[in-house]
Amino acid sequence: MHIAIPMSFKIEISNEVKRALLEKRPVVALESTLITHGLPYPDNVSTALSMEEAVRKSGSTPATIAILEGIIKVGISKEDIEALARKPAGSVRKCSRRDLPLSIALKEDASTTVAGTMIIAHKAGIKIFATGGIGGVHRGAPHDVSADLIELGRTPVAVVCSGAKAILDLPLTAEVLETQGVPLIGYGVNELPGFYTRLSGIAVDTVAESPEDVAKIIDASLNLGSSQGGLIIGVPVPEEHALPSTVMNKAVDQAIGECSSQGIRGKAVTPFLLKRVSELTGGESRKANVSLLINNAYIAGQIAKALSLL
Ligand code: PSU
Ligand code: MN
Repeated sequence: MHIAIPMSFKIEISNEVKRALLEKRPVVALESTLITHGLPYPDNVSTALSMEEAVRKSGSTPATIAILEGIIKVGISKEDIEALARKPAGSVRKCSRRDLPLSIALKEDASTTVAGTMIIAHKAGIKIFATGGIGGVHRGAPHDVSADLIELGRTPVAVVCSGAKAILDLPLTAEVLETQGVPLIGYGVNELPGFYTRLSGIAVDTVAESPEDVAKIIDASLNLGSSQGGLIIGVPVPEEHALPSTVMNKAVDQAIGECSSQGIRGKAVTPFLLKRVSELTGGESRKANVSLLINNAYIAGQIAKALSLL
């Protein structure tokens, strides 16, 4: 069913998600770039489905967001996830803010990044979104600032993640988030998580110890109205899958070196680095990525539930 909402922004919301929204039950948005660009097949399918299951286990409803034949979809089917996941690498547009009109007009199948997913989630009335790591400022390329950071500054959606990806310049990323007015909330930790590692050395603005603690902050942010944008809830990777920072740093440094010597730029940088770091760590970084994605989905579900009870 098509729902027309202001600004002729047409979104097709699945029956399950629509019912949850109408009944004011908690919903968690999930992105699709991690399916098309973040993880290889078949890990991408199993992880996307496990994230949905984790959201359900917490008592919330998952809404995986993507674009299918040019139509924005909120809550796609298992078959749609499988089809997106099987598309050859590089054949699908990774939709950030600037790409959305292109995929819609060209009637493409496309995935949505953190920025793209936030825009759509907000239009659909979803307040919480779970992912792995947000984009940020690239190391050695301070002009390459992910549109995710700018979106966080303008769109009121709480992003549950494990910080920014470790391939990035984390101190500069944190500076841009400060400029953009995005609060950093550590979930049981006083540092922003480092994606593959539990900590990054970057202090958060406050520590939350429970889903209720986080829900109160999100509620206050939403009550401040349109002047406020998004929030970051930093959840560390589960202990058993965290990588030692020495192993991580070595792999990231090598991957970044290869990336620049091969002249890889723009939106291809993040997928290249994620893949290369996984190869260099013998798949350990991918295991950490999958583990944190599922854990973040579960915690986002708990936060959404707590927010719905306020
Ligand atoms: N989280 C993951 N894997 C991913 C991403 C997030 O665990 O692949 C995606 C998100 O969609 C994020 C994007 O928006 O990586 C960042 O891309 P860029 O640096 O080009 O903005
Ligand atoms: Mn970029």
